[in-house]
Amino acid sequence: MKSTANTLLRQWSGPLSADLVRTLGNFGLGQVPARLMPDATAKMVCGFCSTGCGLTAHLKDGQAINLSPDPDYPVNMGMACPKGWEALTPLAAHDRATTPLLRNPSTGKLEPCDWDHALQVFTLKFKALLDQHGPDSVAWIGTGQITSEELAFLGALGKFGMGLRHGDGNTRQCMATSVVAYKQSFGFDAPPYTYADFEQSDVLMFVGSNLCVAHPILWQRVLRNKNSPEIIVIDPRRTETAMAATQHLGIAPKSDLVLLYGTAQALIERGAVQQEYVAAHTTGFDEFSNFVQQFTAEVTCKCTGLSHAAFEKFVSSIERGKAVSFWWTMGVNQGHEATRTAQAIINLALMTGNIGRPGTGANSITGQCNAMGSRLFSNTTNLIGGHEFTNPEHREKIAHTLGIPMERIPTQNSWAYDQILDGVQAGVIKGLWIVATNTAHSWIGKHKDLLSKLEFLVVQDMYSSTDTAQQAHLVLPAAAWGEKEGTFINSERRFGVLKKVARAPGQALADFNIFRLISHYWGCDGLFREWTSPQAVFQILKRCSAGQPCDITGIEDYRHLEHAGGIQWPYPAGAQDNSRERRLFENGRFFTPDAKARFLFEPPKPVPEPPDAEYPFTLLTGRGSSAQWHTLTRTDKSDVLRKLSPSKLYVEINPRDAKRLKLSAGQQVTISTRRGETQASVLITATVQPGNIFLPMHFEGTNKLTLPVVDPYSRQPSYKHCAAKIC
Ligand SMILES: Nc1nc2c(c(=O)[nH]1)N[C@H]1C(S)=C(S)[C@@H](COP(=O)(O)OP(=O)(O)OC[C@H]3O[C@@H](n4cnc5c(=O)[nH]c(N)nc54)[C@H](O)[C@@H]3O)O[C@H]1N2
Ligand SMILES: Nc1nc2c(c(=O)[nH]1)N[C@H]1C(S)=C(S)[C@@H](COP(=O)(O)OP(=O)(O)OC[C@H]3O[C@@H](n4cnc5c(=O)[nH]c(N)nc54)[C@H](O)[C@@H]3O)O[C@H]1N2
Ligand code: SF4
Ligand SMILES: [Mo]
Repeated sequence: MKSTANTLLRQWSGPLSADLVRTLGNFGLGQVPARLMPDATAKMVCGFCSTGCGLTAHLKDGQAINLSPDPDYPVNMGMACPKGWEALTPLAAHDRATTPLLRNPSTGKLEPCDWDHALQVFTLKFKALLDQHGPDSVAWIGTGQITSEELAFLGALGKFGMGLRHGDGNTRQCMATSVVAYKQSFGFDAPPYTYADFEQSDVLMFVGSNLCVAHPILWQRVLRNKNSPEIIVIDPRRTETAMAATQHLGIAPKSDLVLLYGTAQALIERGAVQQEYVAAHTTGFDEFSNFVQQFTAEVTCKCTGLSHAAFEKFVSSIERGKAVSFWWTMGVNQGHEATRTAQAIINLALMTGNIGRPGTGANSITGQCNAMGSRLFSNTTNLIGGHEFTNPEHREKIAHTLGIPMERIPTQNSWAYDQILDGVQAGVIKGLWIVATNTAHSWIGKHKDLLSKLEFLVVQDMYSSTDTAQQAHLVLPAAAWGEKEGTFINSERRFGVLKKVARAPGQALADFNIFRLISHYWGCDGLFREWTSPQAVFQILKRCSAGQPCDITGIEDYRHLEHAGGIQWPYPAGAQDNSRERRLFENGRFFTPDAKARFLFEPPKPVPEPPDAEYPFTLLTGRGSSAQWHTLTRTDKSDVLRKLSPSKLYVEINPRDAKRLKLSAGQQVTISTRRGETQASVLITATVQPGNIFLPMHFEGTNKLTLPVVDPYSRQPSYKHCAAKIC
């Protein structure tokens, strides 16, 4: 085994010889994804945000030398944001992980080792922990930023192959609320819209969504709307998007639920309910209607801080709209009552019949390039293909489809991200494998020393320099977007294809191939005989999706996807509808047993940590600029992107508060909360209300401060509200 692995890996970064092809074949890696594109150009989707823009890579000797937006791709129509234009630059960074790195216990340093050694240690350490402490003791944390085929492999390997009980993804930080809200209300995690809806509405409502910064190309789609639409932004901050809107509702932070219930009540009072739609396609409206009576205009305006005039204008816009679309992002999903808030948006769409028609919908916009792939195929909280671990029929179907014994499939859901980290804190989880996420930076209210409690931490990343990799016992070097193939699913449910247009540096391997090797070293590759290449796994995903709302059995292969300009799920075998834009629920039938959508609601709860005399400010966090991606591991590698964004942590503060505290622009201050403190420079701006401050999430100090509270249904962290002080 050792010599095979080493021959294979030594040659990996070299040119593709007939020998290597044979070795890969012998090793079971099958069809060689390492083949570089022969064409002069290659079309692929972007690897940053969930918009899923089409890009054209311009190739020389099979390697990409430049990128441009694809004019024919139905998503972006020739547009791209700065990250898309600069997407090749992070691949060439000096801190790429190029060999496995193992921590030397005597020096405490990470030192290069070969793959064979790395994977033997991986297997020995994790197996020893599992033998000694049982299946709870080792877990993984995944991502929404690797391909669907890789996510499926990681989940299947972790649960069915290695016998781990617990694995979750960074999608928990991001989309868990939408998943639960949709599942409970619609019967399946099914965002209903297509991007054409941005252009076809006459009223668009954005709740907790800063589209101009976070999804700039989707904002371009809004700008193509020819109906002179009313654009309403609900955000405590006057963001770039709020400034460009026709109405900005600058509500008190986390007063959304009251606003949305108050809006429902006002629409009921005005007789604006689509009674026929409600009767035919929903359940629970009468109870909902009784419940919202208490949210009078008085109560609503008092709680949200809105004027009566602003509230009335807003309600009238929804009442008069012929095609109203309701969009939401992290201002909703990251909250202490997030699921019910998302459902309060869904309720408005249902009661006004704004769903299933052009320009309508209760529409959660996803974040990472493959958040949707993670939701449907990662085997974390859903069984692969949007199935349920707790449902014996689903387990049987998947066992049969994958050709694995049914006993390999856990009968319970795994712990969520926060529960896994609580397990680490409590010493129950002793081994953790982190793939394509930077937990030490991005997790809420993090404790610097949490990961050091682990007996064995493996980090699989394209860089060895991340905050998380720096704490690892073992670093596995991963190829990045552009260096491998597979598929991503964007916000409007569209599968798009990735291409290999660059060689991974050194011995870095595609995550797919790392999983393949691990299955071999672990001794469970017998379960994965068919999992030889991303293309082969795509065929497996198709089979797992059969009969589900996300059925994609009608998509042939990557070539089909490429020629069609991506394909939205569902696309079952025999699908006749080849339109480039497709939305769900046009027939009014939902995925619940009675085919009706549910009105779900609950009394609003006070925020867990309101500001007080000691910590008088409300701290909000989120995206800072369109040139910065999350923890900056990628975007900070580009000179261009660095020039387009601030280089240090800053705190946005209202001029009134700055004056009262005698703060001047650029001054260094300490922001503290009950969890910790960080330094930031003062940015005086009226975009935040008096009493609120805002920190971008891109710098490591921010999550020293945030409050580790999660929504009770989705367990998504509430990154956007806690009490803070400035000194
Ligand atoms: N440039 C860039 N683009 C990105 C990303 C990135 O890192 N950089 N990340 C991607 C990912 S993974 C995601 S999930 C998306 C996130 O996209 P967005 O959700 O649009 O981004 P955020 O800035 O996190 O949050 C949106 C807004 O929520 C507001 N907010 C805070 N509290 C509340 C509240 O109580 N109520 C309401 N209504 N609003 C509130 C904030 O002021 C903020 O303006 O962006 C994606 N796109
Ligand atoms: N305060 C605050 N915190 C937040 C948020 C907020 O609004 N406020 N938002 C939350 C949200 S919505 C999100 S999505 C998370 C994001 O948080 P993270 O997922 O931690 O952010 P990234 O920087 O995107 O981390 C991705 C990691 O994967 C690596 N990587 C990239 N491509 C590949 C690949 O192909 N293979 C492998 N193996 N590695 C790869 C990158 O180098 C990077 O280290 O942050 C959350 N944290
Ligand atoms: S909007 Fe998103 S998908 Fe499009 S180019 Fe920018 S980062 Fe890439
Ligand atoms: Mo996200």
